[in-house]
Formats: sequence, structure tokens, C-alpha cells
Amino acid sequence: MHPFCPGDTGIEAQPMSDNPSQDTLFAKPQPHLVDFAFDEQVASVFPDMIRRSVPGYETVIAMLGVFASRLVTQGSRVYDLGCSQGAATLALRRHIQQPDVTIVAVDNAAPMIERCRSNIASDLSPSPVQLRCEDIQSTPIENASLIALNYTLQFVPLDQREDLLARLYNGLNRGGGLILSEKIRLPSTTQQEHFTDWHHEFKRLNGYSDLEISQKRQAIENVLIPESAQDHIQRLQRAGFQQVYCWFQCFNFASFIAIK
Ligand code: GEK
Repeated sequence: MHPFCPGDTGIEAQPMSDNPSQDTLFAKPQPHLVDFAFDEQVASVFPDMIRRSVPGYETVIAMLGVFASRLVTQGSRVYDLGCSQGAATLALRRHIQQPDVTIVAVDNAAPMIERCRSNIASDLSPSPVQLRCEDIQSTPIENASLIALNYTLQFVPLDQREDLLARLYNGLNRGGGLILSEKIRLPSTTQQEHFTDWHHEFKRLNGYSDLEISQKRQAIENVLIPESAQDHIQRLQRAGFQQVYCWFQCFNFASFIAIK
């Protein structure tokens, strides 16, 4: 495993070599770059892509276990919205201490859900997992003690984020928590430039070339819309959450916990 990608997400990591699970999607010049999509090609390299692209990803995944252990209550539901291949689902599932808990894992990309299904099948933790291939905006949320929105809200259109958070708040039980992890915008140009530079250096040290970094950036810029930490905190407060904390940040990636 690469030194900048420490930790275990529970998803099988392939060695960094000439293998089909390594992310080389943007390695060759692409004269007609199209918008980034969670298709079969992306799904086939996703675990490698996310751990080499998102600083702190593995720490965030591991720490979800702490929240699962503390917040999940007997007979409730746990939601993983935008579950991809199930890294967060597995981290939560392995640390649920309470009986009679169902995990609902949702993603609208079929190639992601299929891989998630097989990752879950090879995990022996007791809580059942219900997989749903659908837009998280149509997932009914009820009797929730914990909701993970791990690097997913950033793909939801800006004007729909407020309603989604209001719905998540309504579906949470009192004392329940929402974990929101996101790429964030920084409050000043200088800070933005520093953090972007350090993020790109993180990617370079993880083996991405300048061409890969710039092509990925162009492909994703209309698809992933980051907001500032303050925007997230204020929206969570408007939704009604009593306590909102930024519990983790690594460069321009942050994670918040909001308690109802
Ligand atoms: C992890 N949480 O490993 N409805 C359902 N799924 C969606 C939607 C939507 N509206 N929009 C995007 N997705 C994961 C990582 S990845 C983050 C999450 C990233 C899904 C999309 O298909 C993809 O699988 C996931 O959200 C975002 O902890 O790639 O930066």
C-alpha cells in the first residue's frame, strides 16, 4: 500500500502496479473530455481512485466506527447515502453494538451497488444491509439513529441540498447524528491556493501525473460543487441540528457531525 494511503477501509486494495484496479483513467491526453460520471470504468478503479485522491479518506472511514458505536440505538436504522462500494457501510456495520439495526445503503450508480453487494456479502457482521439503487433524494428516511453522507452531498445540485438536509433531519431520531464529509471551498483566495496546491501534491505523491490531475480536475469541475465549511455548518443549523461540529479536516476535505 502507498505511504500516503495508510489504513484499512475494509475494501480489498490492489498493489500499485500494472493492474486493472489501478486508476489510470486520465493518464492519456483526452482531447474531448466529458463530464465525470460514476460509470463502469470509474467503478472498476474506484477504491484506488478515492484513496489516492481524497486526503484523509481512510481516517474518516475508520472513525465512522466511533460514531456507529456511540450513536446507533437498538431497533433503529443506519443510512449510508452515496455508499459507492460500501467502505462506509462496512465501517459502520462492524461497530454497531446494538441488536435489531438495519443498514440502508443507497447509490444511484448500478456498477457501484453491484460491487457494494459483493463486498457486503463477504463481511460477516450481523446487522442486515438493505441495498437500494436509486437517487438518495427519493430514499425514505425513517427511524434513523445515524446517517452517513460521505462525500456525496457535493454531487447533489446546490438548489436541492437544503431540502435534502431537511428531510434527513426529519427522519433522524432525537439524539441521532448526521455525518457529512465533503470537499470544501476555502474562505480566502490565498488559503484556497495553498490547499489546492497541497491537495495536488498529495495526488502527485500518490503517483498521479500532472496530466492526470488536470484532466480529472476539468472533468469533475461541473459535477462536484464544493461549498465552504461555513455554508455547511449554517445549512445544518438551519435544518434544526442542535450541535454541529467539524470533527476532521485534511487540506480541502472536511467532515462534520450534526446531532439532532
Ligand atoms: C465512501 N460514500 O466510500 N443519489 C445516489 N447516489 C449518488 C447521488 C445521488 N443523487 N449522487 C452521487 N451519488 C463513499 C464515497 S463517492 C465520492 C462516495 C467521490 C453517488 C455516486 O454514484 C458515488 O458512488 C458516490 O455518490 C460519491 O465513503 O467519488 O468523491
